[in-house]
Amino acid sequence: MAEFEEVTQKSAHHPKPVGLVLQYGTAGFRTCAKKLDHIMFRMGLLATLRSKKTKATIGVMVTASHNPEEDNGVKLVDPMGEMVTPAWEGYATELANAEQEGLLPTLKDLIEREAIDMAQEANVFVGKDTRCSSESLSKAVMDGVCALGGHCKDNGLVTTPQLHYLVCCQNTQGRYGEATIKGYYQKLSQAFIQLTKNVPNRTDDQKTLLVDGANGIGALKVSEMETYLKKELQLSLFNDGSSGKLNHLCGADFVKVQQRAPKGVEISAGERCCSYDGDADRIVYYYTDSASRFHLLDGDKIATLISTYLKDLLTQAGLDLQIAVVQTAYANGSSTRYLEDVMKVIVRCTKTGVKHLHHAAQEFDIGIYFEANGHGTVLFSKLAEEKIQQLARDSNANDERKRAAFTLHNTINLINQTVGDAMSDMLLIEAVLAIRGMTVQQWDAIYTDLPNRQLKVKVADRRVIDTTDAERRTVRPEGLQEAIDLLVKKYRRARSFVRPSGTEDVVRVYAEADTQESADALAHEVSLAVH
Ligand code: NG1
Ligand code: ZN
Repeated sequence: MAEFEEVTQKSAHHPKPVGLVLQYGTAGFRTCAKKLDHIMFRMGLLATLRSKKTKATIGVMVTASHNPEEDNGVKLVDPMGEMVTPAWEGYATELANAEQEGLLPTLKDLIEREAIDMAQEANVFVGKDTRCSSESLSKAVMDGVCALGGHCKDNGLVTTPQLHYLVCCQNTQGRYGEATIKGYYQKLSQAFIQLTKNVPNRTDDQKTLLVDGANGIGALKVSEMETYLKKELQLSLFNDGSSGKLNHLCGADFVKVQQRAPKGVEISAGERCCSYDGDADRIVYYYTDSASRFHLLDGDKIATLISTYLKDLLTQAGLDLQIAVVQTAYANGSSTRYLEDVMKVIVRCTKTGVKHLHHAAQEFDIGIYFEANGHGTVLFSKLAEEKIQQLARDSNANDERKRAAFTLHNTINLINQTVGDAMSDMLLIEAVLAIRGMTVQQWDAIYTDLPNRQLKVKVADRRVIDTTDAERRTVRPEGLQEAIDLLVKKYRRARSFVRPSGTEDVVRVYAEADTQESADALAHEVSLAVH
């Protein structure tokens, strides 16, 4: 067949380095950009097949998120804006690792196994971040799509969540929004303006926010969005990419892991600041107090703020909808205790990785999920959205209930339900703070984080560690869990766990306890037990 000849011909321009083995992990493929050309071409092929199979538009995003500038990566986006299924992650790995002469047989085998109708048309949306390597790597993706006769739309520079949004809009015939970046800005900014326009006494302080763009795509896109916000939110943008290096000493990952302010941001005491990561799907907030102490408001604090807000609105609306918060083992113990004991919401814990949280959140009427590192969003079930719409239209409902329903409706429009989104999360947090008349300090005071420490340990083979119970306990190697249990017992309010990283060749150690000294000591002792 002609298309297979094209594949053979074109793949010769994107040769695979012999022996190189890479795996489609929780964050897709991610490594040094120089090793990725063949991967990109092949992901173009795979996306085309996925599109034929699902009879829908598929997304391909070229980014390595918070990794250094020299790295790059690629992720596939399924029709409703979700991550691809585990079976297709497996195909991605198979296709990526086939040696040059094995590419065609692997491709044909996949087509047979999935019974793909090659006559079906295919549509692929491609997006890229601001890395130097992204331009040529995204061209390699498009080469792959063309080789199999698929139609390709080059969306150019977009954030990861923008690409997810575009794919979802395209496949739902505009019901989720208009499938353009302008449509994205309009949807979010209109919802934000609706939510904040009647808030009494909103001060200039509340309308101003410092944003660290991590010298990446988020900086570019947030300044595009600002004009749509009509001065209802005024952003002071730092690390906008004009001079600094991507993710270097800045961005959400740096701030969360280092627990300190990024380079290049001029913060005065009490000012509200936030940091995006390199593809703008993560956000953390922070401020410094009058004693110059740094205060971080991470994904757990964000989840708590949003769930308090939504729970109160549901009460005002008199709607009986089940609300749950999904976390991972990295969630601070204080946040879990607060959510369960004080707020009395359901809390679920899943394995690390967005897809696990996303799936768990889908089981509830309203599922709020956030990783401690600031990746997260809120999912509303169809039923929940319908009940909210109905109430907003119900002429017999009293004013308070209707107002709450309208607020919920606008809140839904403000949220990017396809994936965690720094810009959408930022607007939601800003709207909630405005509506509740809260300062960042008041938000921070909802509960106090337990001091904690994260360490990385290099081992010969991290795969010898096997975990259970949402990665909170180890089952292998023998004796390790018992050793951790004994160490944890030495400290007050302590908890610790270890797990092999899915994105780096390390074992991650997490510990929390009543004091920073204890958390540090426990993390250190547990890391010795791992060796
Ligand atoms: P690993 O390397 O598996 O710990 C990290 C983050 C995840 C998620 C993924 C994907 C931590 C502890 N882990 O996973 O939350 O963001 O990368 O990028 O932050
Ligand atoms: Zn990211």
